Order: sequence, then structure tokens, then C-alpha cells
Amino acid sequence: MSNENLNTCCEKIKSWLKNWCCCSSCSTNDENLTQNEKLKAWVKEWADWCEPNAVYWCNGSEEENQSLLDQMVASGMAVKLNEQKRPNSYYFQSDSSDVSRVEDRTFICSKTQIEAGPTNNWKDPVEMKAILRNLYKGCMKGRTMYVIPFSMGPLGSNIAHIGVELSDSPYVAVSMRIMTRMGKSALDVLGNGNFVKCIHSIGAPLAVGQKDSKWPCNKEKYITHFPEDKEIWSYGSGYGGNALLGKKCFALRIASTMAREDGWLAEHMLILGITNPQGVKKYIVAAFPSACGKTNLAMLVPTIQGWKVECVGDDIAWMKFGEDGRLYAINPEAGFFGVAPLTSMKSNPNAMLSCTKNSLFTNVALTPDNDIWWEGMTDEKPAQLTSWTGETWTPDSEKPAAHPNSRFTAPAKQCPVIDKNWENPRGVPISAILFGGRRPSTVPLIHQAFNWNHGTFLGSIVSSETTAASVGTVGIVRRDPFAMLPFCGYNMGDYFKHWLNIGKKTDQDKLPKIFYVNWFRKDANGKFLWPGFGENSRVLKWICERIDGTAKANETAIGYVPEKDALDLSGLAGFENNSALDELLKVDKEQWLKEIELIKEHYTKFGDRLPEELKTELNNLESRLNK
Ligand code: O2Y
Ligand code: MN
Repeated sequence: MSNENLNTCCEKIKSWLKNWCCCSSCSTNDENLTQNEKLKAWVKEWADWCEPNAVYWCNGSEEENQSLLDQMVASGMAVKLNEQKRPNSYYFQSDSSDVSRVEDRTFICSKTQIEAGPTNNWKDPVEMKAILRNLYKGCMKGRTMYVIPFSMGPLGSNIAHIGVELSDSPYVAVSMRIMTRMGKSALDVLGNGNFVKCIHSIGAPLAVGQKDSKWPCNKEKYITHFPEDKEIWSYGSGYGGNALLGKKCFALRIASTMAREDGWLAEHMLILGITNPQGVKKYIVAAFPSACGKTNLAMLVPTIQGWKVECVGDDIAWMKFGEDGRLYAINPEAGFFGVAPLTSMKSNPNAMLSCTKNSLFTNVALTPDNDIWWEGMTDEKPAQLTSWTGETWTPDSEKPAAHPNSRFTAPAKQCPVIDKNWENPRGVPISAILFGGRRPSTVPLIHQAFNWNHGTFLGSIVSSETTAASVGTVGIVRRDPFAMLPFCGYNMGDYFKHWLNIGKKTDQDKLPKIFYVNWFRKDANGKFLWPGFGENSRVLKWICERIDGTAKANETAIGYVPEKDALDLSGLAGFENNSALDELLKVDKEQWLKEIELIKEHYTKFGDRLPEELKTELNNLESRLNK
């Protein structure tokens, strides 16, 4: 054995011993990682309470990651995928009761219920902490507590923030290493500073000699946020947004409260850069409810000649004002936690290429040669698979091979179109904000807000019409303001006010222009009028030209809509005559008057927290329609 291999082996053995040691006093490895006494005291307090067998401080190294993955393979939690087909990638099957975010178990525990607002579950913070403390007592017995320091955003960026997650899940540790800048580097940035405290347990202590399950978790789940303390306490789930606390819990729910206090924006938005054939680049952020093709837009392949789209982020944007008075955005994340089903080389080649190596896959299907597959990945279905539940699957099987919420976890830097500025600590200057939803009628392909307040109004009425029977009645308009309904950490009426206030902080011409898109309008026969995917670049082109003041638009009651010849439809089949385009861009007075009634109903929820400015916007819209 070479010296190099011998050293690697020794490191692995040392780290194994550390994790398997049953004496908490000799198994803590924090000495050299941090001098932050507040952090050390907090870790000790929780280790004493949760009683893990060992406390392991993650340094984020390659060796550490490999050791954790090897341990999970050895315990049966992970399967190493075919090294030739998908190097350094692993497969996980979660418990069938732990497959997605649990919104009904997600709480904003502000001091008063009105602070959490009408759209959040609320519980008194003292009561909630008492319930959870009780559950956390001894909850990590037989397991290791991982101390996971992480930076949300490029290390040292003024827009970034540091968190530390305590978790008894090695899956969380390796996932956080992909999704955030995790380990020693985050501790170095933290120094003696403050951090967002994130406590996570799967809630499955192991008795001595007890055999572990493949995906330990607890039926009782709590995903709780304490906005006044800037703390997150999560219990019972090991999956996604419930357990990787940097993502939805920190980067949206807690960060939205920080952003409100300090005058910035923490948003559920992708960030993309778009370059025209002359080489002029603009950055755009966009918010959509789920199932509207957000990841596809983030890494879109334009169909129009000479245009290029590059990806800064696919899910979350933090935006702060730069010295020049413009809003600059960073992606607080370092990876993609993308929905697998329907992702294919046709629908999103860049997402497929992002997860060809160094990736994790959860609840997808396994091929006989240990690669992965999901519905929609290929035109032809494989003859045989192991489904996400571990059963033999064939194309005749009634149930899907992959869970509908199965995920790939891939480093963002592996995206072929990752933007060269994606880790720029200053962020990227934002020229446009897009809102959108899935609406078969009423809402045109694209319209532009008259100004910032009107744009805030558009954000506040974001909606999708239900399409799947699984989410209840088909054809109901569901409001998801700013696509933040499950993610706003405080009263959404106050959140609207915060957006209005942001608009007063700088010159109007320095603010991004605001647009609303709808790729999903249908004709009378229920057929989509717009092809979507790469063709959406035609709409992005019009947006860029509006920002430059060169694209023509009609002023309508709802905003500026492209003039018929202002959209570049060259070479696009189905648009030879104008009827489809007329339908796509139509602003139908009767449909919008009905929409106004739905918006009034939606606004009623917010009571006296609904800002006057939005009532004015709604009244103005009604008067314009009735003119
Ligand atoms: O079910 C989960 O835990 C994942 S939810 C998610 C993941 C990535 C990006 N967005 C979302 C979301 O729910 O918006
Ligand atoms: Mn999301």
C-alpha cells in the first residue's frame, strides 16, 4: 500500500473511531475548529440534553464526506451508485411517511399570533420550546450529533449569513455539504460572531444493540421557527426542507424576518443572467408557485439565435442594496435540491448534466446496474427497476417507480451554464423581477407593472389554478403571494408593506422593473397556447427590451402588454396567423372583473394588516377595467 493510501486509511479509521466512541467526553473533536465560546457552550448544552454517543464537528473536507458516506453504505442507509455511470453518487430511500415538507407541522412561533399572521401555523414560543425540549431529551441516544457550520451565500459576502445546524442525521451532514458552504471555512468567517441556531433531530434514539432502520424518523414531526430568537428547531423528519435547515427554514422563513428588520429581501426566487447577441447581460429574478417550471427557467436553453441564459440560482435569492442604489442578489445556496420526475435531457439538459456525478438521489428508482431513473427521464421506460419503496417495478406497475417528490441533490458548480458571477460576494445587479403562475385563462403570457407599487400588487396576487386531483378540486385558483405562502416568517400583510417600503429606499429608475408571466394559458379546447421551455426566451427578450426602453407595448387595464409584433416569434410553428397570439395576450374585461372578486376575497384574510397602497392598486385596477 502506498503512503498516500495508508494515510487515507488511517484518517478513515480515526474518524470512524471518533464517531463510534460511546463516551461523549472523549469523542468531541472541536478543539481546533473554533474559538467561538458561545458556539461551544451552545453545542455542549444541546449535547448534554440530547445525549448522543458522540459529538462530531464537521470540517467539510472530502475525507470526512467520504467517511460519512461509507458509514451510511455500511449501515444500509445509502447505496453507492455505479461508479462508471455516476461517479461518487449515492442513493437513499426515505421512510414512506417522510417524503416531503410537512406544512401542517410547520410553525412560526413569534411572541404573538398576529405577528405570524393568517397564513402561518402559530404556537406560543415558550409553549413550543417546552414541547420540543421534552421530545429532544435523550433523542440522540445511540447516535452521533453532527455540528454542521454553514454559510448561506458566498463565504464572507456582505449579503451572506452564517448558521450552525446540530443534527443526528449523517444524510443531513452530507446534503448540507452540497447545499451550503459547510465546515471549517464557515467557522472561520463566523469567528466570534453570532449565528442562526438550527437544531434538528430525526427523533429516533437507538437503544444499545438495537438495529437501526434504513431511514429512521419519528411519526411526530415539528418544523418550528422562532423569529425573535432567530432559531430553528426541527424534530421527527429527515427529509429535505424539514431537515436541511439552511434552505426553507433559514434562507426563507428566518431570513425574511431578518430582511424586514434590516431593509433587504429574502425571496423564493431563481436568479438568471441573460445575454443578448450584442453581449449585453442582464440579471433577472423570478418567483413561481410549485409546478411552474422554475428550475427549467433558471437554466433555460434559449431557442432564439444568439441569446444565452446562465444560472445563478434555482430557488432562493437574497437581495440587498448596493452603494449605487441598485438591488444586488446572491444565491444563498451552493447546490440544487431539484424535483427529479419529468426532468430529462429534453426538458432540462442542464439539470440532468448537473447531477451526473458527486450527487445524491432520494426516492428515485434504481436500475439493475445501480443507476437511477424516474418518470419522464427517458421516452422509453426501463424493463425493470427497483422502485422508491424497494419493490420490483415494471412498466406495467400501477404505481410510479420514483416518488413524485423524489429529488436530486447536486453541486451548483456542476451546472454547465452556471454563471461566472454566481459566487461573486457582491451579488449580481437585478434588472427585472418576474412573478408567474399556472393560469389556463385570464392572465396573459406577459404583462409589465406600471411601477413598483403596482408590481408589489402583482406579487401579492400570484396564483395557480389547481390541475391535479391529488391537491383537491381541479380548477380552483390558489393564491400564493410572491410564491412565499409556506415560507414567509411573519405576517404576510406586513411582508407586503415591507415590499412597498423597499420601493421607497432608492430612485425609481434604479429599481428592477416588475413583470408577470403565464406560460400556461389554454385555448377553448384545453390546449396550451404557448410551447414553453426554451421558447420562453422570446418573452425574456421582450423583457430585456422593455428594460432598455426599445420594445413596444400596449397600455392595458392590467399593465403593459406586448404589441403584437413586439414579441420575436420568428420560426415558431403555430403562430403563422395571429389568432393564438391574440388569445395569449388578451385582457378580457369580464374575466378580470371576476378576478377582482377573487382578489378581494384573498385580501380579506389580511384584515387591517393589508397595506392601503394595495387596496388603492386594486381599486385602480377596477376603475381602469370599468372605464
Ligand atoms: O419537499 C421538500 O422537502 C422539498 S421542497 C423544495 C425543494 C427545493 C426547492 N423548492 C422546494 C419548495 O417546496 O419550494
Ligand atoms: Mn422552492
